[in-house]
Amino acid sequence: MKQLVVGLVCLLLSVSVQAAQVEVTEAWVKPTIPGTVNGAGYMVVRNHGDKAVTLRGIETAAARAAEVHQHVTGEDGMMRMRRVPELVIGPNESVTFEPGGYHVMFFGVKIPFKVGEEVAFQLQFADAEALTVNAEVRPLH
Ligand SMILES: [Cu+2]
Repeated sequence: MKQLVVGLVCLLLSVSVQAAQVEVTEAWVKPTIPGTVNGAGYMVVRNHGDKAVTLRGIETAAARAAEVHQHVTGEDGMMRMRRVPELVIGPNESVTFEPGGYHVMFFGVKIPFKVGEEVAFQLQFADAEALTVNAEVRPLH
């Protein structure tokens, strides 16, 4: 009986939270360095659904453009950034954006990112609803 109830609750939840299949937590951006116009943001993107979702773009009013980037080590041993046009997040998986790895790259920041302020951006998915993120500007320790 108890299992049946749990099953029913799960069924109801899966129907009602379908729109919130993807969740973002721990979103933050680095303050921009004075005299520069590029910025970087980090977060954890979690896919609660039972199907993979594909992140394929970032929109923001805070910069001229924003892209998903990753740091990769080239054949010469040098670390460089590369645009990730499509990032697939498997069912019940999460991807952590962090310094030295995946990041949201902001090009042409319109108003410098200052500690304590918030930067809004929107994640665009190929197969899930767009998700707006409000990231806090945090100091680099
Ligand atoms: Cu980058």
